[in-house]
Amino acid sequence: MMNARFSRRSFARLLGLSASAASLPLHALGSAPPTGSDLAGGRFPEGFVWGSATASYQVEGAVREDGRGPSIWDTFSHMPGKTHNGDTGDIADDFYHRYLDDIALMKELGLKGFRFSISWSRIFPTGTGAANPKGFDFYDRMIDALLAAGIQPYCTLYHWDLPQALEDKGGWQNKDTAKAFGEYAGVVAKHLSDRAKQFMTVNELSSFVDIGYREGRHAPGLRLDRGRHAQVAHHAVLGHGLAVQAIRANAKPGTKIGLADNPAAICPVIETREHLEAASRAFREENAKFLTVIMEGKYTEQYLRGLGADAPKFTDEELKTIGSPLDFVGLNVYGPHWVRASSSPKGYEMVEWPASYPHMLSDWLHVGPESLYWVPKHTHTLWGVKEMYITENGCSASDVVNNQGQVLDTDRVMYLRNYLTQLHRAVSEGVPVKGYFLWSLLDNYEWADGYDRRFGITHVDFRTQKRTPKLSAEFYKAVIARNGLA
Ligand code: GBH
Repeated sequence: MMNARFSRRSFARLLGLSASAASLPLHALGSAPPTGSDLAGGRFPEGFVWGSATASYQVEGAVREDGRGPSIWDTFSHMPGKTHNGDTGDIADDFYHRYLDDIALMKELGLKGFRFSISWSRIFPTGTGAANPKGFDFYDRMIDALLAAGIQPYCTLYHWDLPQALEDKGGWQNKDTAKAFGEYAGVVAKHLSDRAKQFMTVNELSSFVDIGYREGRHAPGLRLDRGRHAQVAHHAVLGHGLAVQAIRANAKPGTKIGLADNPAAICPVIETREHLEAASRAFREENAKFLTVIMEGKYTEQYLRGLGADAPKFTDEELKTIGSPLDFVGLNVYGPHWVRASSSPKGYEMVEWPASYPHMLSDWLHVGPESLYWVPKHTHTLWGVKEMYITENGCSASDVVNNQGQVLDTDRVMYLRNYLTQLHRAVSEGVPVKGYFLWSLLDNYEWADGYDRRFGITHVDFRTQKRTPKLSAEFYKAVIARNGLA
């Protein structure tokens, strides 16, 4: 008690606050609220999984090796003008050859879990047909090395690299792609689930559906009309549901199944009852075509009404498949969307960004630590989800290697510390978040932004492939060692 009081006073002094501010409860100073003794001092529950995340096309390279077939990202990144500087994932972090060194880095950090994705076209070079044994070899070796290092594998089946052969038949516009995804997921789960116990079907539905098929800034680069786009979204969630069922049917007992989605991170502008209620309603409606239909097994009325004649075509059977029960929900959380109550029919409205609102190096990445509180909080209160992971969180920064060979990314450390403080707030209120996967272990291929936006806690020199842990790696290592922020 004495100690806590003393440190609170010195904390207040640090902030230049008066003695009366020093006697306010901690949360009034913008820090974590009071907690039960086991979570005191910023500590997380025992067994909390501290991990990091990557994705196949962003790190592996070796795009023509061991029988891998081309994916839509090979095609798209090689099209002139589609990516920053014409950058492609041909080599990326060369993880395909350097995974043992990188697993040694993970071990050095003390990681408990590693989230990676499988390249579909390594396993099925043309999306369907006979599996390529050499594709499995790589993931077998990598998983064995993870387990030997005491790191749990968390395996994503689709992180946007659709086999090009399936895109040639319409990609996610074609319902057969959803079926092919289910078959592929079942084969992979059957093969890997003796060692990999956690599977995620898809990564970020809105990113590949909306940006890939509507805005055209990601592969396959299409700008479909509203109705066709809504049908793509439906096929994507159907693919998720078919994959859940196929993994369930093929995996060894004890396998846990989820997804890694990035629902719009709706936060109330001010934490008063009216704005809280508006934010909760907005979270459900703004995510209607992805997470909400997966959680509820039906589209919201507002979503279908809004689309009118452009609403997707679906059957009751498909809705049931989409709503297949999950063991956990993975949430990728980056920037917030501020929402306030309004008298409009929806009952809420999105608040515009003031010009001075801070963001990280990527313009889209507005800083809003509260999103790491509100996204799991809404998911828990709306749908009673009992097991959640933060499957991605992190940021881009303008990292420079200084003349002592160090990267002092104080801005990333600031970002992570504040986001984790809000995650701790959720966990200490009983929101069942079981782990956190930092995006990313390594600087890597940031899709249309190429190698120009670094998200790693380890710096990568893309000419030499030299790895240099940044200050944020040291920070994360300390968080893991203490199981929290204290
Ligand atoms: C995640 O996407 C991805 O899962 C991961 O692969 C990625 O590397 C990481 O985050 C960091 O971006 O062109 O200005 O509209 C996060 C969601 C969706 C955010 C695409 C950036 C494009 C920005 N992303 N979006 S913009």
